[in-house]
Amino acid sequence: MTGAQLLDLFDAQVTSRQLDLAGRWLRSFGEGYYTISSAGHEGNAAVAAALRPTDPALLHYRSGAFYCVRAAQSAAPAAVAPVAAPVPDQTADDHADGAAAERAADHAGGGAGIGGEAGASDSEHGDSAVPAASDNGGENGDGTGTSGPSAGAPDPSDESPAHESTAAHPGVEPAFSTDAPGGRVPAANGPTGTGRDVEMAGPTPADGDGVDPVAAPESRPLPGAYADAARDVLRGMVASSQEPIAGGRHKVFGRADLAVVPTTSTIASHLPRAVGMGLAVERLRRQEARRGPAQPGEPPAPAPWAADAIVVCSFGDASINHASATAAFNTAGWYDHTGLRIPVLFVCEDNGLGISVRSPQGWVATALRSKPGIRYFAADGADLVEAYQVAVEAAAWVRRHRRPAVLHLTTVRLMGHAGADAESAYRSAGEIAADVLRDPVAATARRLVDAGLASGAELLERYDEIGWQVRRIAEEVLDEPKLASPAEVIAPLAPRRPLRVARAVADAGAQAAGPGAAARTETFGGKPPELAGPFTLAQSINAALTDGLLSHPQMAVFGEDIAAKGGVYGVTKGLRDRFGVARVFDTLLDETSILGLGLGAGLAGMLPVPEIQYLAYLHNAEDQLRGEAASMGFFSQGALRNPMVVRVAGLAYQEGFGGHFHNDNSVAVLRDVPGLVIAVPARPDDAAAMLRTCLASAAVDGSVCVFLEPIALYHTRDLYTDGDGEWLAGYSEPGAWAGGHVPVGRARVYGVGSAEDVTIITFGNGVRMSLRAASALADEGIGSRVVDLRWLAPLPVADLIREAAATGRVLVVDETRRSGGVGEGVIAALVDAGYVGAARRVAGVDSFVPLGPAARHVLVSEEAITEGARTLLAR
Ligand SMILES: Cc1ncc(C[n+]2csc(CCOP(=O)(O)OP(=O)(O)O)c2C)c(N)n1
Repeated sequence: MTGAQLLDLFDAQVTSRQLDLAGRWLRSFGEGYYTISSAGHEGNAAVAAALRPTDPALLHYRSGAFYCVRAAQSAAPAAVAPVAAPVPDQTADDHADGAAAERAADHAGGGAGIGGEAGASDSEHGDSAVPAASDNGGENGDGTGTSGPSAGAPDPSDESPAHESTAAHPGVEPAFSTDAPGGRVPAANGPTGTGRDVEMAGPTPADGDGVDPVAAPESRPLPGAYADAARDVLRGMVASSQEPIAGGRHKVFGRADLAVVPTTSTIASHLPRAVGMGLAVERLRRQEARRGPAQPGEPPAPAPWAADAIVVCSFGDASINHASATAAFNTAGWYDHTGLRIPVLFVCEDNGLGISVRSPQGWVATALRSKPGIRYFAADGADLVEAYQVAVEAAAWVRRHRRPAVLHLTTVRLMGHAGADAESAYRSAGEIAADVLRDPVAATARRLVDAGLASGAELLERYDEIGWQVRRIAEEVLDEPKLASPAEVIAPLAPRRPLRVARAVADAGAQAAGPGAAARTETFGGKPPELAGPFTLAQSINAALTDGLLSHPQMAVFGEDIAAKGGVYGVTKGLRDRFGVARVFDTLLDETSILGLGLGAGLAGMLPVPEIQYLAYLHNAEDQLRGEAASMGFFSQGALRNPMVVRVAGLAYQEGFGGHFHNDNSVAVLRDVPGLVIAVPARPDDAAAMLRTCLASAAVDGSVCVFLEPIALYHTRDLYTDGDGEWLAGYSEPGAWAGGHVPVGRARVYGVGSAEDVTIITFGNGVRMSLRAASALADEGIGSRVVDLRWLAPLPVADLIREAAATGRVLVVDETRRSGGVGEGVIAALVDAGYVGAARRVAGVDSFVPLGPAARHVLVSEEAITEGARTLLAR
């Protein structure tokens, strides 16, 4: 590290510290809304400096210094030089054909995933020349693993990255020039093609070794990028609508142009996404390597990141205990074990505390060292030079090998957990004072003084000067506008462009009917589905998924048991054979990670279609949908999106089989997720059309859709009598897709008898039951209109109000629970719209669904529907 670089990183650290102080100052007179600080964690400046500005980053909330450095790197792209190119990928060519890819995946235990097409039989993975932390437990498993700067001890297969990239890029300029004061930014990528300026520092005793003493320039104005970064952060603190990523909706570190993806305040919830991003980055890299650059007329690869990017995600030490974190570590290790590449650098910033709860002595290192498949690096985060050196090694290792690693950065926490935290209540004065002695900003200052780069007085002056600049910017942003109306707040939540969605469906139909017709017929084995019906719900979804995979080249279908087995109900049968393991693959058994893969893949430009095997199993992972997927537009003002169609098999009526877990009828937890689309198809023909709509909406608007499939109707064929085949439907030929398009939020209405006496509003299994009940009522002379909502969110409010008004008597048939069930929303929508007629509900009992015949006691029955209608008419 050069002296000039150290001076720059010092500036970043000081800017971050001054931002913390400004946050408290703003709070002191009620103009600041956030006081969690980065103080004590400023060593993360070194991590940013060790990465490329294009490496996507998902940051801990103590990342002020990282953010400043990233902003500075981005502002000076010329300073960026490639480092440690990935190990040449033999396998991409080896397994270019689908059959070989599948063999590779099978070899990996069926565990192929995004990128699974090429990685499983990866020769390098098992190559003894590349010692992997997980290979023999030597480093990770036996407690004797490396730590400190030697953690990334020279890997026998690692040529010096510095030599390699310098040779590969002989024309690369030094990252910055010391004779250009003011224009300097920290060198990106550390020991990379930066020639003389950046050297790997050896051990760094306190005498300044490890720093290449370059005379400090006389005047060092705060780089504009640091001031810009400070402005971003301050805007977040004052909830300014001009804040660059969330626009005042939250205080986050994020900016699309800096490749910093905003994270929520739910600790560790970003880690599953980071793993998904790593898999997606690698998949797209392999895809590109295989097909070469896009040809004229060909759509460009959608990847927003460089092919050799690595993903970095940071978090605190207490967070490593969280289920989301352990899921992410496990998934990264699991995929690594199968031979798939996940270039993710986990960075644990270990200050020894949660809020007040201490991490037990040695626990963090023990836990992080023992993660299978994840290489362990450790550094003192209070020592910028050491942290930089180890971060460079760790990042280069991940980049070269495309494998996960964790960087354990020991830090301290200064100024408490947040502004209001009186840490003296749970920490001794001695403990707090000991942390102050390890202040990383002071440590960097000491290094600068020891190296003769500055005097203490100069650095104090610098500290104050930056403080004044930050304070001045704080004053400037104070009066910036805040979000001023509900409409403004929700504007980026879930954009809906129904006309474009309809056009996308029509275009897909035109393509499938025209230029894509031959390939489509071949994919369907010579007989397109419109000639093969009529279909059940399951068959129809299967055909629509096939058409979706044909229409959307970036679409991937994945989940537990969906590939080799074809799903527990056969809904995805044959898809892997038709499209290969790169696009249709089995995942490990972890719903959090399945959704995390979707989150990362969506962000990478793919169209993920994950499956949750049963609705009951969505619940332990739902934060990934609620907190992560659905909030991305909100926290990024639409700059980033994670389109997704989550297929979920659910609802009840399995004739008592499987009890609650196969009959879960609770969707309340989904209904209030802002912006989420919830589709519940009841009929085979609606299912295909609605799936097309969801895919188009995800592709066009970035929508997050839950496609809830009623298991009990998957294989249902008849409606009124055995063998009538009335619950089967033909599959639309592509030319008819546009005409049969089902927009989001539009219901279907059936008239039964005169259709004048009662309006039955229902969905899912309730549709079939209500039609049967309506038929019985018609025999009694009672005419019904049965409204299938089709969409639980957004509810088809206009349709249901119109149909309710048509009879003035509404019976809501709700197979979910009476409390928190869909019926509450329907009745509320009617009341809100001024409906003044009669209304009743039949709904599931507030209970879990029991095993066997007892299930009938808690579920809605046809008898209850007819009774409900009669009671309504008797009033
Ligand atoms: C899932 C979740 N549970 C609880 C919290 C409340 N909370 C916020 S920060 C924090 C402590 C986190 O400690 P650590 O991961 O060590 O990070 P540090 O703040 O020490 O940097 C807690 C419990 C949260 N944000 N998310």
